Parts: sequence; C-alpha cells; structure tokens
Amino acid sequence: MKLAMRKLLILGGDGYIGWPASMFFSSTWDVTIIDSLIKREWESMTNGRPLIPVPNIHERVHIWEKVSGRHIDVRIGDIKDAALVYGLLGQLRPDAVIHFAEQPSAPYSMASRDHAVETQMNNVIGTLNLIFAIRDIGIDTHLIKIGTMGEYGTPNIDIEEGFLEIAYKGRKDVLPFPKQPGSFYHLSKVFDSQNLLFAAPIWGLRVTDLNQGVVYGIETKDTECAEGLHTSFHYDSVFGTVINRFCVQAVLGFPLTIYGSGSQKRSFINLSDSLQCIHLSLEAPPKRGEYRVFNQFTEVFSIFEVAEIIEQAGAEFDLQVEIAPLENPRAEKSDHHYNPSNKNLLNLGLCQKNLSDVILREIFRRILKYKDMVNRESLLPRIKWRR
Ligand code: USQ
Repeated sequence: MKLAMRKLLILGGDGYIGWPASMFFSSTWDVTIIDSLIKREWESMTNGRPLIPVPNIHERVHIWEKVSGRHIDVRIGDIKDAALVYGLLGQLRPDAVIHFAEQPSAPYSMASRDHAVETQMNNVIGTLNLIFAIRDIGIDTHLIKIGTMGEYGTPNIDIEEGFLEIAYKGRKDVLPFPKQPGSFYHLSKVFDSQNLLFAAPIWGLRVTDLNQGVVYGIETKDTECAEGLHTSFHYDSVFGTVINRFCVQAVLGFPLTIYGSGSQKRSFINLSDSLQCIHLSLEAPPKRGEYRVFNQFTEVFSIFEVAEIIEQAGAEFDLQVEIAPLENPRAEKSDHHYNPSNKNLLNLGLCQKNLSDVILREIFRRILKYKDMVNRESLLPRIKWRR
C-alpha cells in the first residue's frame, strides 16, 4: 500500500526562496502553494524586475511537473483575507506550514508612511490570521515562520538564539533576547515573533521561528533542471540583497555600492543552505506549545569583506571590480561587535556551503548570460532612512 505523503502548505511560494522551496519539498511532501502575486506588483512599482524574467506561477509548476513528475497545487490568494486562510487550512489540514508570504524589503518599508503601513499590515495580519486559523480549526500543524537576524540589531553582546539567560539583582531568568531592529520591515518581523511567542504556549502551537541572515545565490539543484525553473533573482536597490547586487555590479563593471565604511557586519546564507535548514527544522518539529528560534545563517562578514571576496573571484573572470563606498542611505552602526550563534541548526546537522569562488563563479556565469537585461537605473539606492 502506498503511504500518503505528509501535507505541506507554502505561503509565498512564488518568491525568491518560496519557489525553490516548493520544488525542493515536493519530492517528500504533498505541496500546496498559496501566493497573492503582490510581490510582482511591488517589483514593477519600484523598477525592480528580476534579472531573468520569471514565468507565471502556473507555467512554473507545469514545467516542474513535466521535468520531475511531481505535482504542486497552486492557489492564488492573499493571507490578509482571514476567510481564505480559514478555508484553506480547514480543507487541507496541513502537517506543516512554511510562511514566506511577507513583504521582505527593508528599503521598501522605509520609502514612505504608506510603505511602512503596508509592510506591517501585510506581515503582521497575515501571521495573525494563520495562527488564529490553526487554533480555531484545531489542527496540529508545525508552523515554520521565516524571521530575520535583523530582529536583534547589532548589540554589544553575543547574539543568542531567541532567548538570553539574565541574572539581575540576585535573580535569574531566561528572557526573550532584546530586539533592536533597523527598519519598519525588521520591526514587522519582531511583532510577528512576539505574537508567536505569546500564542504558542497558550494555544499549544508548534512554532519554529527561523531568524535568517542575508540570503544570496541564484541556483539550487532544482532550478537548474530546466529553462523556466529559475528563481526571481533581484539586484536592484529595493529587493536585491547585498551579495546578489555586488555580483551583478561586478559583472557590469559598475562600482560596488558599499554603504558607508562597509565595516558593518551581517550574517549570510546561501539559497540552497536556506532550504537545507528548513528541511532540518521540518524533520525535527518542536513539542506542542513550544516556540523555538533558530538563527539561520552560515557565515558572518563585513560588507567590505564581501566586496573583497567578490573582487578576488571576479579577477578570474577578468572582471575589473571597483569598490566605491557611498554615503550610507540607512541608519545603522558601522563599527560594532557581532557574534551571533547558530548552534541549534549546526546541532541538527547543518552542513554549510561557504561563500567561495565556486559559488560566485556559478552566480557570475548566470549573470553574464543576462547582463544586457540589467536595468542600471535601479542599482543606486534612492530610499533614505533619515529625514
Ligand atoms: N548594503 C550595502 N550596499 C548595498 C546593499 C546593502 O552596503 O548595495 C549593506 C546594508 O547597508 C546592510 C547590509 O548590506 O548593512 C545588508 O543589506 P541587504 O539589503 O542585503 O539586506 P537587508 O536590508 O538587511 O535585508 C535582507 C532581506 C531581508 C532579510 C534580511 C536578513 O531583504 O528579507 O530579512 O536580509 S538580515 O539582514 O539579517 O536582517
């Protein structure tokens, strides 16, 4: 008798990580995607179209099914619509939910009052709808929520995973790690985390909050299987993350846009490793009522170090990489302590890919092919944090 596969609902399955995740998990789970497709609108509004044009979600799943034989069910809808979330969860009763369906850009959230409100409403209401639906329908679902390392900011102490043991006036407790986020986007993730921390124990929810670092990369083993399976790779100043942006700039011979001195440090993770971490979390679910936090990154670099690594890798491609610091459009510390822990995922068996020449070569090669499609206008930052 063929055993039924476990059911996995992926919210935001059309996105940069959501699409590769949908393909990746479809080999071992019965996957349903829901996506509002709003990211495609945000992209066109901010002049931030992906480097390689992305087929629509129905074409993507069709190509994937032809190549892999694996079916992915697609629903179009906005998780801000509570009735839709209740209907979907009630019908599917998924064993696990991965929640990527959030506005992911810090600069976007800082563009205006409307952008900040849209970001926080989208992110916080979506997550609230989801946890209320899990409670009210009464399903035992493992919720994997994509959070961010930026929730912690850059404190002058080592960063633990979600919680910190504090001794104060002769007493001790394990308390939520202090949060000092650096944008209205990062704040929205903090609000989500607080809501999950509050709801999980009282409603008996199983929640994993993955505080992810800056993701980079263009391929996973599935995206390479056929034309049209690539992910939405961004390099613009709103939706592109720093390593992806620097790789495109290096290929074009555009000076790398280091913000400020470049001595600010961040944690980083490759796209394929992000999927590996989610897989490890899915296979070792938390107990009922447990809210746990894993810091999801593999390496820490300063932005200047990132630029130097890209410069060196570029030399092998005869790329003349220039480094050109710009006035920092953001409000962030430049020289600071930064020592976050990622031991929870390492203990679960995370094997990491390093930001090496091999990975960068793969990214450069793909960008070179589409170099003429780059919109140079979108490379320089326009959104400022300060008045
Ligand atoms: N930076 C530059 N030059 C650029 C772009 C960025 O120097 O051209 C610097 C920024 O000043 C910042 C760092 O690189 O210090 C990271 O910026 P980013 O745009 O790559 O990443 P960020 O805005 O922090 O957000 C991204 C994702 C977000 C995710 C977050 C993880 O867009 O969804 O949550 O990375 S983290 O940064 O750990 O909070």
